[in-house]
Amino acid sequence: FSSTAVSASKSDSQSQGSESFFRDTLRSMETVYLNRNPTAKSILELVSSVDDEQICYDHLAFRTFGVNGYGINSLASLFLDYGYTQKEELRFPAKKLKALWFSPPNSSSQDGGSGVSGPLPRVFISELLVDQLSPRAREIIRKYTKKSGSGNKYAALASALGSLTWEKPLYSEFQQLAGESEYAAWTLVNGYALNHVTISTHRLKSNLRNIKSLNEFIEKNGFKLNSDGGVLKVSPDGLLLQSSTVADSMPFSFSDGVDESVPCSYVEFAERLVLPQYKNLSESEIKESHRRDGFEVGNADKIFESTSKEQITRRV
Ligand code: OOG
Ligand code: NI
Repeated sequence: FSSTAVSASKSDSQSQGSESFFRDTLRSMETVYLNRNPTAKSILELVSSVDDEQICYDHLAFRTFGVNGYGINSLASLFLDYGYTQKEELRFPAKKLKALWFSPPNSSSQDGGSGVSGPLPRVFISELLVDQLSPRAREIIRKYTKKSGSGNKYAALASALGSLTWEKPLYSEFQQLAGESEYAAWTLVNGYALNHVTISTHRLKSNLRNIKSLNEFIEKNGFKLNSDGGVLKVSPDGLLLQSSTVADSMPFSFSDGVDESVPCSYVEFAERLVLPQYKNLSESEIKESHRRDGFEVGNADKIFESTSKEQITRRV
């Protein structure tokens, strides 16, 4: 059994090394996101200034084209290789989307850190069911994923660099997709970029730990929240509460010389309440594992609208 001990400690130190590489990768994705999305950056700074610098991420989210190997798996492989576990699938028939979420390895350290240095977040990756779109939309998406060659193998790298793995599209193609699926148009110009980070509100220390107080605070500071289906999205069991900002827009140079503003990313807030079977635990005994886990189709369906034209152009 001494050889078992040796190999156990060897694999421990290996996973330490790889965890720091993995976190560096997430940090690059986050940097790209913060540089492109001034609202997300300001809100993260604002919340951490009130709350003693400590923010835990509930999850990170990405969008993909479900075609030619460009779907969920192109990004999921990074997370699976670094210890994540695939969990439930969610379906959004009207939006022609499916999603999977992944739970982080529980071996992860650094409970004291903030953001990507803190407890590792869940991951939510969706894909557009491209085969269900019109022939024209399908043709545009296939054209760019084909031109990208083996780009799907470098999804995580593209996300960390903030690059598209395909060429910039024509403005007319962006518009054509937007008319049929705003998700498709978003993915064509943002690629594998981080779609949002989600602040875990129940792990904050100030009164902002209550998501309703946080929503009020965000609006009082002049930021617009996604109001689709109501600002606060509540799961049927009442235990998963979510809200989000409306996405920032950025100028984008299309390949035909048109410069137009396109939707980028947003920031989300999630409060997970304690499960009924742990109601009697004291405040200090409550861990993340005692709280409502996972995602909710009804909530997610509304949160997708954070990048919609309707929400972005909404007045107050
Ligand atoms: C994802 C929307 C869903 C959640 O937490 O349920 C979501 C997206 O906009 O790509 O983030
Ligand atoms: Ni989310």
